[in-house]
Amino acid sequence: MPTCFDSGPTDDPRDPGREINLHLTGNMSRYMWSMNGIRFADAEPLELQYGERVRINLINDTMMSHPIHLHGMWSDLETGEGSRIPRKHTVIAQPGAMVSYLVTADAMGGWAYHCHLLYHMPGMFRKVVVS
Ligand SMILES: [Cu+2]
Repeated sequence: MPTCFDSGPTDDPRDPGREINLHLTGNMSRYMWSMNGIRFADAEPLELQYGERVRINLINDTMMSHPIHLHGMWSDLETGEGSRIPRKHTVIAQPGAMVSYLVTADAMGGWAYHCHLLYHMPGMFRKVVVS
C-alpha cells in the first residue's frame, strides 16, 4: 500500500472529463529515459485547462519503479474508494504496471512533472501548462 495521510472526504468528487495516457519509457542498456518514447528536450508541454478534472494513467513500460512528481497540483490516487481518495505529491509507478490518479488543474501556469530519480529526470520530464 502507498503511504499517505487520510485526507478525509475527497476534495473534488467530480468524475474526470478526460484521460491522458502516459507511458514511462526508457532504454535500460543506454540508460536513457522518456515519456511516450519522447525525451523532454523534444517534447511538447502537456496542456491542462484551468479547472478541469483529468485522469492520468501512468503505464510503466520499464523494469524500474518511477516516483513521478507533478508540481503545483495534487495527485489523487485512485484506490477504488472514490469518496476518501488519498492525495499525493508523488505517485510511484511499479515496473510493468499501470497506476491512475486524478488531477484538478487548479493552479495556473507552468509546472514541472517528472520522475524523482535523479538520473531519470533529464528525459522522464514534462512541462505541464495550466491555462
Ligand atoms: Cu524514473
